[in-house]
Amino acid sequence: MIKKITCLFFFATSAVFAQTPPKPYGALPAPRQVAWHETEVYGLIHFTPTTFENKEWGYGDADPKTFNPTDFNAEQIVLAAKAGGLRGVVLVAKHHDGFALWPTKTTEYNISKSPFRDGKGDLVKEVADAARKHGLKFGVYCSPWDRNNAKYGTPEYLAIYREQLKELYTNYGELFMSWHDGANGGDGYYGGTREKRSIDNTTYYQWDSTWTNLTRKLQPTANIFSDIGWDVRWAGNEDGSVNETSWATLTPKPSEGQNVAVPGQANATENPGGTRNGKFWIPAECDVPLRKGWFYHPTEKPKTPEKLFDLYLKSVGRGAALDLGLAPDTRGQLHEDDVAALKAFGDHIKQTFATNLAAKGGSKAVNVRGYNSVYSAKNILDGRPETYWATDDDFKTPEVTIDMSQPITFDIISIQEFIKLGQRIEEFAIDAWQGTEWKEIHKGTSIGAKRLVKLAAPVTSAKVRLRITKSPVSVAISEFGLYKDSE
Ligand code: FUL
Ligand code: CA
Repeated sequence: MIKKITCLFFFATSAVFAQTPPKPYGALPAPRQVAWHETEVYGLIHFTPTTFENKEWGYGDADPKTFNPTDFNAEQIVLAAKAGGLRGVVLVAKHHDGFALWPTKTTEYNISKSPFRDGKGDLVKEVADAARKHGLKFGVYCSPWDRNNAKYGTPEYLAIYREQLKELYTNYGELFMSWHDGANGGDGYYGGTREKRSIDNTTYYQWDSTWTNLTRKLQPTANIFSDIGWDVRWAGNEDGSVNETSWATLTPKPSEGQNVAVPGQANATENPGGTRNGKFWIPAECDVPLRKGWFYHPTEKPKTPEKLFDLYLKSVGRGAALDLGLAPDTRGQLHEDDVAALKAFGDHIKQTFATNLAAKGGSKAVNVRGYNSVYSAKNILDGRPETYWATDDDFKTPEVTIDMSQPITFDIISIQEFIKLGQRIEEFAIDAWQGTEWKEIHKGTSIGAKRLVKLAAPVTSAKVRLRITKSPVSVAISEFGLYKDSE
């Protein structure tokens, strides 16, 4: 009898155990960050009086009347972005020149003093509305450095800046990003004084209290971007890529002479690669302008669709996101060249990833957690991010074989971890069946939200094997794909 009870008990606990998902590993993404990872590619729109001055940094002295687009069209910009596969846009609502694109109460230096819509316009609203109408997420960048404001450098300016954020956080619906940069003082107009003002960027902006009391409270879904933003980190360059090994986690490092790492003043040397087993989930954003500069200059040309696709592989394909700078011209629209480049880039992505050539195959794993179909290896081929293949706790270096039953030709491999359980895998390898034996075709490291591998040459094979070669814990993989670059 006792034996029977123990037996039953054992059966019951192991059944329960088999239902239990793997224990999360390390720092985890917040729900807002999971949504951000899914955005993958978005845009950063720069359009202020600086556009009309043909400069990169406005000094803050341009007459508001210079802001006079002949044919501003937010939908044209948003639709071009959408055709490029961008899933969101961040609007620079105020750049370093200090000109506010919305009728703010905080400064006279704003759009209501310009001829735009006879002084009754609100460009932030137009872009926000156009984005929502066409299904793109919306976010804002309000530069802390303000070369127009007479109060810049004094404590009063911080109150003004916070008020500006408050207006942006309350009047334009839900934001997916609150973008902040660390350009910090220097020379400027500053109310006509035309002087140099320096601030101590470790203390002046008090980001902790701004983000705690304003951003988190008014826009809990907004991902805070900064060099070491609370949600998203800067890639460490403006070239549009991160290191081949790039972890979503980071332990921010203080700058020389500092005790703690302060946003806007961080030691960004680790940003391109992140920190393995870092303290926080702070994935990288690769920001890069579509053209050479962030603002429109008639002599510059957009990057080619091929270059953009390469950057996509080196950002999104390394667990980061791609933030592409969009620069409307003096009409207030994206130039035809930009529209064409975006469309070709978007089509390239769409066509390449339209069919997962592995999806028709069957997958067989050496181990499935608790023999439970919930964690079946089939889950890596179902196109659903919420289902995943998981192994038992002691299966840390498992392998899974995908048998397509007939040969396919591919040159891009895609792997995605189920990141809600953390970034678990450290190293992996891919083999292709060569009729009589396996041949290793790639060896890699970090995976995270997405790893895209572009092979040097296409491979034809009916069977492919993914081997996890190093992991401190059992694995949780949500998707695996084989694709042929459509170039
Ligand atoms: C930087 C700025 O200084 C550039 O002008 C641009 O806005 C870029 C996206 O961020 O910090
Ligand atoms: Ca899945």
